[in-house]
Amino acid sequence: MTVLLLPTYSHVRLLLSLTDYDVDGGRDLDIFDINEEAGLNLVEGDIVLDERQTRNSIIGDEYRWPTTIPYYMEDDLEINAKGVILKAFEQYRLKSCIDFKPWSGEANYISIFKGSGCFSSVGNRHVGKQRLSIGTNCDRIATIEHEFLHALGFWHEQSRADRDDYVKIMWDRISEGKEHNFNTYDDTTSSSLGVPYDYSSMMHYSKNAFRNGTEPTIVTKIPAFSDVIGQRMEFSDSDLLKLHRLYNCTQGSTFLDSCDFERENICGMVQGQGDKADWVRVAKAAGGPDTDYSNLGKCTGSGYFMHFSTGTANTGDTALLESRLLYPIRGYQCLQFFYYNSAGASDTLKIYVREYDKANPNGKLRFIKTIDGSPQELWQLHHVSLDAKTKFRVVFEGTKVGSGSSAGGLSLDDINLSETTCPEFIWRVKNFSHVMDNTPANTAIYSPPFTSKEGYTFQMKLYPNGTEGYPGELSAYANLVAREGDTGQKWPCPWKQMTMMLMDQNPHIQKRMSNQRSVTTDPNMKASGSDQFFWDDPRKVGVEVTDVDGSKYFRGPGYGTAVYITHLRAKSRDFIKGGDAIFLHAGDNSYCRREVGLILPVSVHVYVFVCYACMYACVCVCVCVCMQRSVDQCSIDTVMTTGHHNYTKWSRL
Ligand SMILES: [Ca+2]
Ligand SMILES: [Ca+2]
Ligand SMILES: [Zn+2]
Repeated sequence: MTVLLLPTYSHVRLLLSLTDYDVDGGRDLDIFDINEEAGLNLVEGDIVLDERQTRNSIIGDEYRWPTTIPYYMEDDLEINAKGVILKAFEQYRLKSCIDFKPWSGEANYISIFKGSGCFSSVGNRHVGKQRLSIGTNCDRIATIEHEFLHALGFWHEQSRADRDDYVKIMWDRISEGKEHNFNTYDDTTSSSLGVPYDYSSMMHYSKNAFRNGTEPTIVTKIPAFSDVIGQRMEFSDSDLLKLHRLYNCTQGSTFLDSCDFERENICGMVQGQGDKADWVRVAKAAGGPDTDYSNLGKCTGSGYFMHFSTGTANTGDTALLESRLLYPIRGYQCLQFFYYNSAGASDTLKIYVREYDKANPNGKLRFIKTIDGSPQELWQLHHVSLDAKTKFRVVFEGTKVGSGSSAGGLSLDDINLSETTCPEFIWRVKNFSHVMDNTPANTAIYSPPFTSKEGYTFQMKLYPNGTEGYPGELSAYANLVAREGDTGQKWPCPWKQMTMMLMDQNPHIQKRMSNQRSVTTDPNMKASGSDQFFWDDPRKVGVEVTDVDGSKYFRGPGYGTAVYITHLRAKSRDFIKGGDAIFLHAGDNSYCRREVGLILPVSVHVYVFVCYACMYACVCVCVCVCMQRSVDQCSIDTVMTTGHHNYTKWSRL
């Protein structure tokens, strides 16, 4: 039969298209599951004790680290783990005064390696090289944050002296020989730092820890918290409060400002001078919105936002709203805010920075971007990358451009500014509770494809009601996408990390407990039972699909997890607001870009600093140039703010 001997192109594609890969093997592996399977028998599952340490050791001054912790990443770490470790460090920097710097000879440092599981010692043991293991399946941000909280001096939440007031340990349901994992510490030796018991701590066991059967080992005294304990998303408020108290933190090192406009002082923001109109703090606006964003869906009408009424302004009027003075350290920022546009179609919102230096003591406006988009009846999330290097303010400029009358205006709420990079892509899923409840199991929805800075196109595949066998879960996979005619990419795709984040829409960026998973493309990985490279060109290993606009493209196999987050957790906190969920994506791999620094010239000697950042195989090398009289005047700290794992010293050019 000639038809079979000469299959069409689509037949070939069908035969070769690869199936999805689950990084967890379809299981929600907590730290303790991973370590148990690895055959480890550590104290409380993931704590390493040294000889000098008894279980009751006091976490006092001598066990504390300096607030900037020297670290070293050992070569055997998985590449995805390295990227996630850097992301975990970024959360510490955003939410606490704890910072990390690559080890450069300090007496004590944390050496991160790939052991058989996830574990750490508690506190600074003063042993020189103190090891912390991020093994297979430990490459989740909360797992890494959890192990570093141990290293910083914290025990598990349910080992507090007062835990019996809050949870009941079901001793007869604990696996034989594992009972010691449920010991407590006396309150004369372990301090809870004046913070109430926290069911939502990321240092709490889950209800099923070390069980021998199917019944929970930990029963919360308040039943509603039964499925809250064991969260592995992000630091809870109390986790951060304890960290702040132990380390005398005053603020996050990369955090700059946050405002939800709930207080009349509008967080120290000011009305610009010399414009014709003002922004006004209101609870609702003619023409919309009827409610602010911070309190959307909670206490209707109770919240406030800033509004520039283009309905009442004259054509050509502008209104400036300026942040308080801010002092950058890194020199790059991410501004994010919610924006409701009920103005005329041609009215604009523009973002500027007002920068202050010797030549401009009163500040000089620099245009950053115009916020696009026609009026829409919803609050929309926007991100704007800034690059302020000196003292500055962020400036929102509203302009009534159109001459026609319009009822509404421009509105702002929940502004956050931090010295971090912005996510690259926003995917908003409307009516998300409904989508979760009404999508059949094993049915996927897809984000629009998005192309990262380096030219690869990604897509998130989401199963709102889980893949086969995972009802009540969200399953999430990253896919590569290519279009006919795409050129310039290298296949199989080498070492690109994609992060899929379900955003906790808490108004304050430091209180967000977003849920995220990152995966990295390994160009050497073969699909199981196949000679095909998993991350090869989607035109070769994927399937052809038709986009909503009728255009066609090819989608490669998915790589992710069936157990991204449970429905129960997705319906908690502010993951869904105004009915909608927001996924943030980053096809992120270049930590270099932000590191390149130039220390300003003073004199004749030129020194260069070479660092190998992020992923080895990306071969992204950054060079920092320092022109100073002596090498001692070249500061490593100023250029090493996000942390490299490997670098060479300053040397003469
Ligand atoms: Ca508000
Ligand atoms: Ca004004
Ligand atoms: Zn632990």
